[in-house]
Amino acid sequence: MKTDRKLLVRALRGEVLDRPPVWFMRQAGRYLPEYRETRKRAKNFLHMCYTPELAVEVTLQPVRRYDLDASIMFSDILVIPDALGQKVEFSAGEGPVLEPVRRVSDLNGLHVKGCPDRLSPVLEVIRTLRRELPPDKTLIGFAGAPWTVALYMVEGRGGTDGSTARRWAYREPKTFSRLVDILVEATTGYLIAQIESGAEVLQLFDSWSGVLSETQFEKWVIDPTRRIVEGVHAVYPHVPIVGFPRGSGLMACAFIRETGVQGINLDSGAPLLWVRESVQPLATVQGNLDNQVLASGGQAMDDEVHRILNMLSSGPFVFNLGHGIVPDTPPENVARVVELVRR
Ligand code: 1CP
Repeated sequence: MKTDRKLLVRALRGEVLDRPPVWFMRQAGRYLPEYRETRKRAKNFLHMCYTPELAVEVTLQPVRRYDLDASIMFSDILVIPDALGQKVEFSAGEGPVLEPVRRVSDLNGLHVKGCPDRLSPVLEVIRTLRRELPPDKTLIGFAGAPWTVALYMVEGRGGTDGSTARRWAYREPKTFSRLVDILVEATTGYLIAQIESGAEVLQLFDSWSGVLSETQFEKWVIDPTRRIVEGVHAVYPHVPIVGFPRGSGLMACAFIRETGVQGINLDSGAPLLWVRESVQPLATVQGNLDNQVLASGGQAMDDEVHRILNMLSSGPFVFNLGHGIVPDTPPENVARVVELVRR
């Protein structure tokens, strides 16, 4: 099937469809028993991301199990710091651990020119997926947005409030900009390479944009995202880009207008009447089922799915979560949601 006939692409071009396309952030992962099996074959998490055979297998698992409209390549946002030369590890059960970047001299150790080599296995994953995916499924590529990736690079791990990165950005905006500029350059090149390998839609994950004040959101979320969107669209103007500025609240509208994204993934806190009246006229909306209601299931989940469908299906819309699937989610709840959306 030609890319521009696929449901996700049509929705992101602004079409209102008979039923919305559906996929889930973190649709591949530990909640699936088949993922946990494949994971045992990898030395560690990054090894899995860089071994095309394994990464392709786990990408396809949720697509085989559920009738999803899109497949997001299996990788992680932290392959960029790894490719830039920062030490990145994923310790079992603890999440990512990085050797923190804290001062200007640490920036000299980061090299954009090393990225294409280190990231070539990811591009191989995309090329293989494009051959193996059923023809009606859209292949999504992704990267972390500069602010969120910078936050992990500076903090050295997850589970923080980002205070070290936020203070650096206030105290020394010039040097912090250098880090962000490196990320804009590396990410733009990486996303262009993903398109050339077969990605049909791109998503930029800014999971920690919600910790920023208005001025800092403009500076470190909107501006770098706009530069990436412009850079990618200068070469491939027709490839839709979805932003995920999690926790952006009322800044979502400025984010859309000023970055030029085609879609916005909203978190579960976004009030649907506001979304329908103020956000949907500006861009295709993706979201925003609470990942915790997906984990708990039952009538509450069915009610939430219906509420979202009723409120947002009359405009350009893609059904998704407000944040990624959590590991203890029963797989049958995901099947149930897909059934409700497809009905
Ligand atoms: O133990 C394991 O198997 C590792 C768990 C895991 C998985 C399944 C990690 C570690 N990353 C991933 C895959 C992943 N990460 C995908 C795959 C594609 C899919 O959606 O199916 C994607 C898109 C990501 C993106 C990602 N990684 C984000 C952005 C989205 C989000 O959820 O906010 C972030 C913040 C990360 C960092 C990261 N990687 C892994 C963990 C546990 C974390 C979060 C660390 C923290 O607590 O801050």
